[in-house]
Amino acid sequence: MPQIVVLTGAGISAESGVPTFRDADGLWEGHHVDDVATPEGFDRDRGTVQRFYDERRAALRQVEPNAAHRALAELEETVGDALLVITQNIDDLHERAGSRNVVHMHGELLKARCRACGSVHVWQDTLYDEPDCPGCGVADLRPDVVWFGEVPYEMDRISAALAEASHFVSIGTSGAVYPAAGFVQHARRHGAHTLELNLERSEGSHFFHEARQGRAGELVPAWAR
Ligand code: BV8
Repeated sequence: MPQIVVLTGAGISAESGVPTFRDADGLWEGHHVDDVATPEGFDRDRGTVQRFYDERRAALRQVEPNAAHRALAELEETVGDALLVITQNIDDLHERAGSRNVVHMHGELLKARCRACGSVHVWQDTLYDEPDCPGCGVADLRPDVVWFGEVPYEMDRISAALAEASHFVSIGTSGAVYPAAGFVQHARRHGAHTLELNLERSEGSHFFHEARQGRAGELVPAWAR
């Protein structure tokens, strides 16, 4: 069971050039959350949602992991399974930096899920063109991401890890979205020391034993060393 549980949000990928959700030029600009990140929005206008994720999937190929991702991968090299990274991000930058113990609680941009048969497939290309499911052949693939109102992935594994953690570190998240925003309280209730590393104080900073403000590319390597 991991002793160090790290939660990451859009802020850890910001320095790789991946827009965050709530900063001035965030992803939601020009798109209302309800229109692009809910099942209802998908049912209303499938094409707009598929195009929104197609654009993010294509943009992901242009960016690289940054020093914060690399510091977490190097820490895992040292401590192995004692470290678990739970990410709210749907990019693959933790994996490309070398992390292996990663839980994508909100799914992955580079995977597609079939609404007909439930199968999940690694997916680099467009979904806008309504491709057939490689499993059942039906043309009903959606991004394998968790939208608002949907249940996050691996919640049992996450709850168990939070209950056993001696250290909980939150990196680059605004603490605006649940249940992730509640993880610090869960870990703290079970005795973990809690630390927030974020560009600014977040909505949840007051729940942490310690909160450091600054860029992830500087704070994370300094903490992980
Ligand atoms: C659910 C995937 C039931 C798609 C996303 C109370 C309890 C439980 C649920 C709710 C509740 N109240 C409301 C809800 C429902 C809802 C919710 O939380 N709504 C909010 C708006 C109030 N939650 C849900 O629907 C969730 N499901 O609750 O199911 C359930 C619950 C428990 C158990 C079983 C069942 C599902 C939510 C998932 C939605 N999907 N993403 C996609 O990516 O397109 S959410 C998406 O937004 C991200 O994944 C992420 O989670 C969130 C964005 O947050 P951040 O990552 O923090 O990004 P943000 O831009 O906000 O902040 C960036 C931060 O970085 C900033 O603080 C900034 O200062 C900092 N930063 C910037 N640059 C840097 C930096 N820091 C360091 N260095 C830098 N360089």
